[in-house]
Amino acid sequence: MLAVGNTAIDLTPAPVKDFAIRIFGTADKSALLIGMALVIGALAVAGGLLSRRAPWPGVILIGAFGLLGIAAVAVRPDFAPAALLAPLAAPVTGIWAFLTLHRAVSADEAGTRPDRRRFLTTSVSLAASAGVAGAVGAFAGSGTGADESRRLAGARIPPVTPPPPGADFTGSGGVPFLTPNRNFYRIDTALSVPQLRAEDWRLRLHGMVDRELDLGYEDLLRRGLIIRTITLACVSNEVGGDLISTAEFHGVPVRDLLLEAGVRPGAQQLFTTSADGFDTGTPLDVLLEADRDAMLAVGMNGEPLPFEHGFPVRMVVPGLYGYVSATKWLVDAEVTTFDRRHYWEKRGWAKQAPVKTQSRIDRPRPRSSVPAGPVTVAGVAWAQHTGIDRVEVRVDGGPWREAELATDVGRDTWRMWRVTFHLPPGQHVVECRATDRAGRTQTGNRQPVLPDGATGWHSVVFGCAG
Ligand SMILES: Nc1nc2c(c(=O)[nH]1)N[C@H]1C(S)=C(S)[C@@H](COP(=O)(O)O)O[C@H]1N2
Ligand SMILES: [Mo]
Repeated sequence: MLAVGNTAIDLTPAPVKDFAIRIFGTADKSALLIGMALVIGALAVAGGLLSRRAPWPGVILIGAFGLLGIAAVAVRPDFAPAALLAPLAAPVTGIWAFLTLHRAVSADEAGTRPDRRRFLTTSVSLAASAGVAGAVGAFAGSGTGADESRRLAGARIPPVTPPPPGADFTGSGGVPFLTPNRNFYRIDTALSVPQLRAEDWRLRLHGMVDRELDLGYEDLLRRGLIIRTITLACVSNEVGGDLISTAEFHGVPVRDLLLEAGVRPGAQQLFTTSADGFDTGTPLDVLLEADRDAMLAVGMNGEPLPFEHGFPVRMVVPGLYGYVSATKWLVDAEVTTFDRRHYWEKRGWAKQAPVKTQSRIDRPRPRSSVPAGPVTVAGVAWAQHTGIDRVEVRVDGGPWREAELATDVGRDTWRMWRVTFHLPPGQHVVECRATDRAGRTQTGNRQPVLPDGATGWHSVVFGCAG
């Protein structure tokens, strides 16, 4: 079912997909799965009605779905033979179950005495076998050794460094400075998370280079890891949205690998591809900057990358939105020209996309009620690869007031801020705007996320109770 969904995603026209993401946000995958369940349910009812005389329409329907499932799994770019077990097991048990039930029910309809006990035992054993088939399928999927591989990799990743004192204003009610891995936002087109083993992982760095590199997981670790705290942002993050998180990443500088391979003149982008078929292109001039610290990451907050975030290896590039830089489950890297168009570029998004300077209010919460008197407004701000110089806040359209900034951790991370106002009872609106270290103040012009990231000031309406 997941493979059918993935193939459906690949075959979905871009406008429909964008619409789905718009409407359902990150719940779009659940929406797709629920939609599929409804369609399958409707077909099943139709098949059941058609099968009132003879069982063949139902058998053909189940068989057809089985074939669809097998085909969908087989054409996935992350295809592994074990993945065929579930779609093979499902129609076989399904047809057997259907025939058994059909026989039981037909016997009833033919006027024989309804044998409740037999019907019950049959149903129970059918439910049990469906469960077994499902478990076999799930086990076949997880029995690839990926969990064990990730567990072993754990010993190789240095523990997380706590952020410096004063970097966190969590006490004022916002998010923590470092986002725990389980809370880190997740965006990708994969319905089922690829389960790769570090031991099997290989990366070919090829294309317009003097010497191709062929790297394994151990080759990366042998090079020694750099450690950087980086805020990762999604281009689909709305003003005030939460598709942004911060982690300490451990990895190998992409620049070192590119220098070792020798980039040929005329090359423009590094085109990276994931095990699940996603791809993107990242400008080489950014990756080659000596202080950019773009990396092939293996560690995140002191752990191997979680599967959802790209285990065993992903790319992370400070200052660029994830869709043009942060390929998870990375398996191929080609040095090439800008002619090759990437996944989201083909779907109308910008080819290149630096993260836009933004600020967000985390407290007070929208439409919440707080006691009148001193009210602390707190949030985060980011000006990727430049750094935050100033955050200003105003209430009810009054004068802008400068907020207190938390300790600066680096120009590639968000920075926390807070400021206290004395407010009378009633409804209030608070707004914020950030200025980067180059003196550029965040624009108040509202722009949508398409094609290269939203702009505008975040505002929050809340009430003060007297
Ligand atoms: N393989 C793969 N990598 C991907 C994507 C994807 O769809 N597939 N999405 C990208 C996008 S749009 C973003 S914003 C980041 C999100 O990374 P995260 O899920 O670890 O937060 O991953 C990027 N890498
Ligand atoms: Mo994204």
